[in-house]
Amino acid sequence: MYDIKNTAKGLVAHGVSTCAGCGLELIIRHILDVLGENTVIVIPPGCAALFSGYGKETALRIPGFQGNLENTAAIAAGIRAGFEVQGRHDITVLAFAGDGATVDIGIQALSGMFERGERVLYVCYDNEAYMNTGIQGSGSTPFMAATTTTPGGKPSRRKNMLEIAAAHGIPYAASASAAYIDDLKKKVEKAKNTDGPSYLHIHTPCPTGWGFDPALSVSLARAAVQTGAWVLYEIEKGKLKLNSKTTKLKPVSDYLKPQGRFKHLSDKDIQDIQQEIDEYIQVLASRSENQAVI
Ligand SMILES: Cc1ncc(C[n+]2csc(CCOP(=O)(O)OP(=O)(O)O)c2C)c(N)n1
Ligand code: SF4
Ligand SMILES: [Mg+2]
Repeated sequence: MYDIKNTAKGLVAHGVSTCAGCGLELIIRHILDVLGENTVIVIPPGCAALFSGYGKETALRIPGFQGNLENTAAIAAGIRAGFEVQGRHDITVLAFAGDGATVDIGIQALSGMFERGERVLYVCYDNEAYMNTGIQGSGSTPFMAATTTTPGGKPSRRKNMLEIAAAHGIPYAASASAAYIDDLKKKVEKAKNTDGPSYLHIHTPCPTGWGFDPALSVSLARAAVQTGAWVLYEIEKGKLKLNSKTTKLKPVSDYLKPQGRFKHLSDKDIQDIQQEIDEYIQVLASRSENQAVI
């Protein structure tokens, strides 16, 4: 029998074959640190499948299931229902899916899970493209980012999945970032204790897909928040609370310039992106109940 106490610290083994500087590896370690071993994980195809593993091998020291891109939320809801029949309210069911699996291919199952009010913690790790199959653009790829299916830059805006999730009236939805681990862990704890569906949307740097030096992974994710390109906030029982600043932000070029996927942008493109950020930040600030703390 497997004895968790006799293993190295943490629920994710060392030596996982993610790329150097992968933000996904960083966040899954911290998320499972908070959730603990009483967790069952559901992972669809994508880079996170590097954790669920191949054949008989897995990097995870918790039970889990690898499903399809379409049905992560449906599988998680079924597992939850089974545990409820057994009276196992103490077990967290974690769905851990990429942006493609969430905002595009799995959105129908996710919407149904939210509507039915299933007590599942659904995490979307957002590396902003279909990375595992060769960096194809997804519904969460940002405006103007180059991918293999949008080589000249994505012409449309990204879906705002956090707002879509919150619009279902679920008790807890929040954004987070791989560069703000304390904030992320607090949100995971809150989500774990939520009696109903909870949704975390985590900005997750991907050096391979975004085209930057892997050593810059955390500083680049931080730059996204410091420039307002990614905003940290929570929507709890319908009320919005900002966690990151909306004033004295750095210019968005600080975030865009180090990345290969934005290297084709003109000064005018950067100005347009800056203007969109400024406007969106105002909207969020006007909806917020508080002043940001980070
Ligand atoms: C219905 C369906 N379409 C396509 C695929 C092929 N596929 C496997 S993983 C993957 C990428 C998933 O992207 P995302 O969810 O963003 O995760 P990431 O690879 O970025 O971690 C794709 C397209 C599939 N498994 N199922
Ligand atoms: S392609 Fe990106 S998300 Fe996938 S393992 Fe590499 S760095 Fe991580
Ligand atoms: Mg992705």
